[in-house]
Amino acid sequence: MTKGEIVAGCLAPHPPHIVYAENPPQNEPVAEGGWEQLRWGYERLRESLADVDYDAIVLLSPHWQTYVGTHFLGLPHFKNLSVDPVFPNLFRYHYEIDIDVELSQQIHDRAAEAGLATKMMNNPDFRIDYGTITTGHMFNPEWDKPFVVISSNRSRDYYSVEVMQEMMVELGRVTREAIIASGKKVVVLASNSLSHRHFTTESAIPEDMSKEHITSHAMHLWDMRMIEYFRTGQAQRIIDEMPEFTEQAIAESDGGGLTWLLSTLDLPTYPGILHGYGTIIGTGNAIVEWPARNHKEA
Ligand code: 2X7
Ligand code: FE2
Repeated sequence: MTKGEIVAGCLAPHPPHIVYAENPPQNEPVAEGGWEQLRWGYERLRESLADVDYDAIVLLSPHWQTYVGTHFLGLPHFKNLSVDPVFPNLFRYHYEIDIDVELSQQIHDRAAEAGLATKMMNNPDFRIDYGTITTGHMFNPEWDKPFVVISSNRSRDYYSVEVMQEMMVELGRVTREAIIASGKKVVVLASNSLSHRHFTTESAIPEDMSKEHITSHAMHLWDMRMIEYFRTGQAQRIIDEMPEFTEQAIAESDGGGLTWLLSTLDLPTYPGILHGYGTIIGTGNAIVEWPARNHKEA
């Protein structure tokens, strides 16, 4: 059988505001635009992958929070309404999503063999979290590719960033192995913001961009430091500094997605492409692509 391949790995954040601002027919609330820098960033990411052939998207979302092990969506199709519990005024999205159950099971099985606690999610009424749906929509608004969706095992909450990283490096390694063994071409997505300090109040018009900025200079400095590492191929340094970053920037890397992503890519030493950066209700968000297809020797 031909070997599978990760054609690209991406940091693909999910604040629901960007779907709200796009006004797709699936989302009930209506906006007057907003957060264009990030939406244009997603446009550039989609354009970059427009001519790249791939079979499936593997995504880890920090908003599917499972405290006992890592879970995987395990049915071929899910259809329901996804609502952001904090921003129901912005995100009430009617989704339909196809799952590559075969690949999902293969990653699950390898993770279980490696000693990680795992579970397939087989409840047909399960409501998929808004992180998965927002990243899924912004990455592929046509929803014409099957997904593997992986939960965030909150090991940072019970233990520490260090324990979380050990587990996510392992999950990333087995994810990569399962993809290669599957013979499929895959894009992997970590759905998370960088610095994650929110404003505590919302402006009268949520899309009023005159009110949007990073919450503090310290958060800005952390975001720029991480982006510098992304753009200069310093994945090992990101892993090394993850405990300080996650704690000081209250970063959404606490869900494990960023560590998992870098591990699936075998800690890339080649540059990631920054497609966009912007703040959303004070949080820092970067859209970054590691074009693994162009660095097979790595
Ligand atoms: O989930 C989010 C997020 N990560 C950042 C900003 C605003 C809302 O939701
Ligand atoms: Fe989030």
